[in-house]
This record gives sequence, C-alpha cells and structure tokens, in this order.
Amino acid sequence: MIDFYYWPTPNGWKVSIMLEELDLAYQTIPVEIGAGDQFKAEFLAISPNAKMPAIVDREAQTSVFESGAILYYLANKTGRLMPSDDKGRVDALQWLFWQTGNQGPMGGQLSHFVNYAPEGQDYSRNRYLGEYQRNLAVLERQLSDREYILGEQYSIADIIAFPWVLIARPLTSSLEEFPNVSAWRGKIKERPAVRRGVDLLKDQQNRGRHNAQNNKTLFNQSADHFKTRR
Ligand SMILES: N[C@@H](CCC(=O)N[C@@H](CS)C(=O)NCC(=O)O)C(=O)O
Repeated sequence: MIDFYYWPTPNGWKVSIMLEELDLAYQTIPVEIGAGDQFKAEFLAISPNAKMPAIVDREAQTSVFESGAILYYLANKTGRLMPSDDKGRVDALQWLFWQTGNQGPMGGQLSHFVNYAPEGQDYSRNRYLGEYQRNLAVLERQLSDREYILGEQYSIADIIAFPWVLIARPLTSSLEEFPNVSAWRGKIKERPAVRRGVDLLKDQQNRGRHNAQNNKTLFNQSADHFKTRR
C-alpha cells in the first residue's frame, strides 16, 4: 500500500496519473496547501521542501518527495513506464530533470501571475508566458519525429510533462503554434488512467478561492513559514 500525499494541482496529477497507470493500491492523504498542511511536522518529515506530492511506500519503508523522484521510484519498483536499458534510463532522467527544473517552475510562475497575483504586473506575466512557451517549443521539437517524448513508447517522461500542457489554455497560451504538442496532449488526455488521475479530488481544486491577497499561507512565503506553522 502506498500513502499518497496529494492535492489536485498539475504537480499532484503527475503522481495520481502514475499510480492509476500502474494500478497500484494507494490511499490518498489530502495535503490542503491553502490551509497550511504542508508545514505540519509530520508532513515535513516526509517532504522537507514543504510541497506535495510525496509518497510513503509502506511495504518498502521508503518515503519519496519531488515528483520526478517519485515517478522514477515507481517505475523502478514495477519495471514499467521507463526503458530498461542504461541509455534509456538516462534519457528518462534527462526529461524528468528538464520538467522539474524548467517546464514546471515556469508554468507555476505563469500560473501565479495569471491566477493569483494582484492585477497589473505585465512584465512578470509576459516573462513567464514567454518562458512557458519556450518550453512548449522544446517539446514541439522533441516530438517532431516521434510519438512520445522518449520515442515510440509512452513513459514517465510523458506523464511528468503532460499536466502543465493540459492547462495551456487557462494559462493563456494557445497550442496553435505547437501542433506536435497538441496532438501528443490529445492522445494522452484520452487515456482512462490519465482521466482518473486528473479527476482525483477534483472538487477541491482552487478555482480562484485562494489568491495572493486573501491567503498568506500559500502565497508570499518566507523562511518564517517553517518557524511559525507546525
Ligand atoms: N518540484 C516539485 C513542485 C511541487 C509543488 O510546487 N507543489 C505545490 C503545489 S503545485 C505545493 O505543494 N505548494 C505548496 C506551497 O507552495 O506551499 C515537484 O515537482 O514535486
């Protein structure tokens, strides 16, 4: 049994999709990030960066935080959704690092300025829209001669990159200039496990309830958040 620390956001979906694809037994433990659950001592013991997703694999007595590490761990555990040869595994790792170091953070900042920050910060919004689309262009090139990111097989590289492409439109980005990405997105979106993953705790999605003006726990964080919230 896997304990899955989760809240319904693109970063959370990466792991809910993976667990559904693998058909692993898991129980969902909601981490209500708008209410500050991520700073509770018991969660920090598993996820020291105070972010979900995280998992505890009880059988193996192992906890893992960071979505890229979680997907890699689960792919290794099951021998699925990752190439089995050394070169293929390095290929997968490159794309996991690319996603968590580039596409994810840039999409996250774009989402902040589109959805949560006070109005009128055009410089920041444009900067992150440009960065988000730069990453779409990286994917577009990668997908120009293959079905999926690593080649002809769907893998953890696709699972990790998909959620931030899924929400391109709400992030104010059209996919018109990125036809390969758009076709790839459409194919993945149809997978039943992907639908189940994205629907997990759907009724708890933020949808404008918390923003930078009314929530000082999730937004405008500082080092003090680790001192004062336990
Ligand atoms: N690089 C991390 C990012 C995780 C992340 O940013 N999670 C957000 C939700 S999408 C979170 O837990 N935020 C809580 C907070 O910022 O306090 C990963 O890929 O796992």
